[in-house]
Amino acid sequence: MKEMLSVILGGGAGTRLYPLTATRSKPAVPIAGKYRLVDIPISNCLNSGISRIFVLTMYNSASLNRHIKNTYQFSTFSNAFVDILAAEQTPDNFTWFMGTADAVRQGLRHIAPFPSDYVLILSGDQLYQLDFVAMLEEHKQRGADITIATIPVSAKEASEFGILKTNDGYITSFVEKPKSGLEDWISDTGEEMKAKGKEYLASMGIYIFNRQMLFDMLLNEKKEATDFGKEIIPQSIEKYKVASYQYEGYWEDIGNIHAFFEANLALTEDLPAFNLFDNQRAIYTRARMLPPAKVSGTRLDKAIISEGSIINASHIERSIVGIRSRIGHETTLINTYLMGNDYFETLDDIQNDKDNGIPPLGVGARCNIQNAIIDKDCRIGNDVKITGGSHLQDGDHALFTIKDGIIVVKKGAVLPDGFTI
Ligand code: ADQ
Ligand code: ADP
Repeated sequence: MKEMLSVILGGGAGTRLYPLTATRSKPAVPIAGKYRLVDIPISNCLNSGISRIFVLTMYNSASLNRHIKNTYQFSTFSNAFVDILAAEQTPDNFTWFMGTADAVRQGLRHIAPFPSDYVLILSGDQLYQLDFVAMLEEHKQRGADITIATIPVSAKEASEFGILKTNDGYITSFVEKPKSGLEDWISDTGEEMKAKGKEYLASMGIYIFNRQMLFDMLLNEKKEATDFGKEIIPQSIEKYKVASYQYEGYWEDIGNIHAFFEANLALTEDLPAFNLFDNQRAIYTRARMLPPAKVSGTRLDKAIISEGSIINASHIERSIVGIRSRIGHETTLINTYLMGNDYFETLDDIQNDKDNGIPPLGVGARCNIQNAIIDKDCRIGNDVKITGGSHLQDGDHALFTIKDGIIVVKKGAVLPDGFTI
């Protein structure tokens, strides 16, 4: 699709996903055992024929660069690309991205040389499959200046989103994350959604802008505005034609640890709402040429096991085991996302580890891990017990962080034999 290019908002400081974002930028956070967050919006774009993609990020981390460079390679005969635009100091700008609109504004001079009629702006931390071709068609048919993808949500969720009201498909009012007076914002979302208690229309943070208007707005008309949700969108409604594109499929904002954890584990269901097994709408990621996983003596129950893993655990339930994982005998994993490792250790490496008294990469024997995220390249010894749950207090520790009862073991952490959380 030559008429639209896309800009993926790769994240601010990423504090809500800390400690997963302690050493990497948010788009590089691993999901579903073998992908990265940024693979979701990029795959949605590629599946919709949009192949000129910018990823805006505050940090230009090595793992994000490596992932994009090694994954999204296109033919020399196409004009496709995925480019990372990291916040940069320039003679006229010394600051980091102040917000979503400011991030796009700062990216404009890199985007400007690439012609298009429309610009698609996407969040980098959402799990969904959406056809942007259909969205663009509706945008054109309505003669809109801006189209926002919207989804019905419940009253409980409404305060976390931009909430809007429509008339004949055009947005007539918009409030960002309303804290009170919710009853004024009820919409007719249709019988089916109403029956599910979803009576509010929320912005999905997915916008199609007419290109010229976006440039004019960010560079002239609203050159002080820093955020789409707080400023640009609510202030555009009176002056411009802002349309709603209502979506009713699966869509999850996974910008915090709790949502990220639940969305990952939900993939282990028999029929997950987010479909990774789809011929038409594949999720792309780096092809790593890893060997198939090897499993021995393990009872697997709702488990996702990624390539390159060697597993001798006794029981894995409602868990995701990431690439190149190694799990020892008699270990149990329940409600856990083990992200895996960046490399294999050789038998000599493992012997060296033992001689030096450090656990090898992976999870040792007789461990019991529940309600946890184990980031990449951790060394978890034997007889380690990690039990997340609501009995735990939130807090940040040297080797792990607890958020909403979920224990997140930090990347590369070494937990000695018998360690207990
Ligand atoms: P939020 O998701 O709360 O609400 P925001 O924190 O601005 O909005 O993030 C939107 C996207 O931009 C995320 O992917 C985030 O990582 C990224 N981002 C944030 N700050 C950034 C920065 N400085 N530089 C680069 N990227 C940045 C928005 C809308 C709501 C809507 C929800 C739907 O404002 O109206 O309901 O998305 O999730
Ligand atoms: P992924 O394979 O998950 O996409 P990255 O791109 O972040 O991971 O980097 C993993 C790559 O880094 C591996 O393929 C491996 O080649 C290399 N690597 C990282 N650390 C080491 C290490 N200590 N020894 C050998 N290779 C390593």
